[in-house]
Amino acid sequence: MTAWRWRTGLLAVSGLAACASCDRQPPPVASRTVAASPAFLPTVANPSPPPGPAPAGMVWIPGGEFSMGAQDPPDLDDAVGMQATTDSRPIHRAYVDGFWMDATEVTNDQFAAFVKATRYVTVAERTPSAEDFPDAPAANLVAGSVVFSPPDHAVPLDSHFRWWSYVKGASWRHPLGAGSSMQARCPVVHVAYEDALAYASWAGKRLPTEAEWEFAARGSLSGKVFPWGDAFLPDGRTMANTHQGHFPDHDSGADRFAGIAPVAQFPPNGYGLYDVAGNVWEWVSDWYRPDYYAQLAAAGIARNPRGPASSFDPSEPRESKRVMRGGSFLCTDEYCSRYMVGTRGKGEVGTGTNHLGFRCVRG
Ligand SMILES: [Ca+2]
Ligand SMILES: [Ca+2]
Repeated sequence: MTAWRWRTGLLAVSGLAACASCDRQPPPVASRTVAASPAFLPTVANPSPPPGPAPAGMVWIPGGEFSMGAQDPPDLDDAVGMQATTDSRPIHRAYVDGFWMDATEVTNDQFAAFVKATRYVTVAERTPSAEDFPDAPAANLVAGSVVFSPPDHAVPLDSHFRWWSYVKGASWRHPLGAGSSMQARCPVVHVAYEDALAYASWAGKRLPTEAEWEFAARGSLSGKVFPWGDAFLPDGRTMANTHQGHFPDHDSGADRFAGIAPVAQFPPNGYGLYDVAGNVWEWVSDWYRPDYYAQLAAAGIARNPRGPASSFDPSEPRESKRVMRGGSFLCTDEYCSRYMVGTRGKGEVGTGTNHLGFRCVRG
């Protein structure tokens, strides 16, 4: 309901902040102090083989024990934006059982099959009613979603209002608003958390926990900055769809894609997963709290952690937020480098954007 209240203009400020996913972080001074957490230890994957043949489009993630969280890259101290955040600390040990995971983000053609079979209507496609929002101006009672709307000139990076807009008619069918078209092999976007759950249920799957997502994204490596290693461009190769040029006004598409990309255009990680860094953010099932890792670290090895009992974001304490992971095509070391594999994002559960999607697991 909070999203609808925002959509009707009643929670304009807090709702928009919630959808930004990637609030600019304060200078890393405090982070450096917190970063004296235990070092990363090796990933110890379960030895058991997959329980059977892989379901279509899924890969086996063996599970096991690993070090979870993120610290600032040691050789990037001066890179603006290239910092982990305090909510990804301390580094702590976690264990997850094995599971199947979608190799790619859920695509528009997959989501279209779900909608065709169920006639499901996403949150972004529903028109808020005057009955539910008697104080809202009638002009604000329109279906839509939040779209990255870059200015045509450089702007201060002090407010994401400068590049996010609520756009009438924006939805998974029309990612940039009425008149725009989705591409079949691009990830579905403008999905609220309940939309992702509905798809997963229909597909006989579920959303991953945050620990499952991170174990999988690390691809058997430990303590690396990115899912593939410590260098952003290993041997000069582009490994993820992120933002180049100048943020937010110019996306040069130097990685071949200005904006969203079809799935699986870059090499997979060690478990065969595509786009766990960048392209679109991915919902996971944990509630968001910035102190959750500290809670886990205090209790020893966390076994199949499922997140805190409730959501709490001190910056927007009235919003209910779930964790999202992996960063998006808008991530850049000029502003926010949440394609770093251990870092975290957060999103108000009723708010989709055009850089937020999901992938599912089974098991
Ligand atoms: Ca790009
Ligand atoms: Ca992704």
